[in-house]
Amino acid sequence: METIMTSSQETWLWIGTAGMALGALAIQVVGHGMKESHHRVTSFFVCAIAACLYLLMAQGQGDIIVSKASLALTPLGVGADISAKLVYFARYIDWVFTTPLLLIGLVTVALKPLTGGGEQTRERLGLIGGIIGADVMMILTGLFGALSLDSTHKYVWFIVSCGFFLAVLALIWGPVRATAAEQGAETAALYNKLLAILTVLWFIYPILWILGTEGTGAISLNTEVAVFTIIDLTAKVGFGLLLVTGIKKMSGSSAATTNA
Ligand code: RET
Repeated sequence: METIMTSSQETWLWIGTAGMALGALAIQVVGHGMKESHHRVTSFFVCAIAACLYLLMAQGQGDIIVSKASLALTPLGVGADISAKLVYFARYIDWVFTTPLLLIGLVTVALKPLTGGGEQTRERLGLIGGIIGADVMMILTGLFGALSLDSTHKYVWFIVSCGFFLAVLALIWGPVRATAAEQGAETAALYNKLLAILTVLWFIYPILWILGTEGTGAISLNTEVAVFTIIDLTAKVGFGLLLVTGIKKMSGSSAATTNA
């Protein structure tokens, strides 16, 4: 059992901190003066939040040791059983804020600008609320799984979390994608590209979780921390830059751009 942060983990966590901070800066620079600046704002905060949570982990403040001791009284005496594991809880604080922001970034590519009317607004809030609600539940139940010491409890939470993940995917591949298709070829192409990239990257998270120390422990915590850093940088900085440049290019090429 690994209970202290190794130097390999520490190095990767500092790489994550620096990478996210530079990413936040790059998004501000690349998105400077763009229309639909909300895309720059959400992408910036995704990286800024992650930079802070990586800093927390790099400084050794983002993990806890979960332990449980049970005592059993038997005719032969007292038996003690102690189980414990290290959990990087900071990841879940990061994800619970950044994944909704990433989804808002994706979904607002597809939604057409509001032309007024309360009904339209309510309908849109229903869709966005459903996506964010399922996403937050996915992260929260994933945290419950990570904190579980009992493996049955852990797998129950994993399955529940995967259920919410599938709900998010169903919404962004179903109704939101259909809306994007109605907005013209250019919008649909950008949405479909971002959707495909997001889906592939997001699938890596549950796979890594189940292979890593939260799940089966097939890969070491050192490997897990390294791979999570690389995927996190791609899913936040890489995705944010693609979104901001894609929107910038699109609004530059169309004469009649309205603000969403
Ligand atoms: C967990 C727990 C196990 C089941 C599932 C999970 C999904 C996590 C996802 C995380 C995405 C994070 C991103 C972060 C920022 O870039 C919580 C690992 C389904 C999809 C994109």
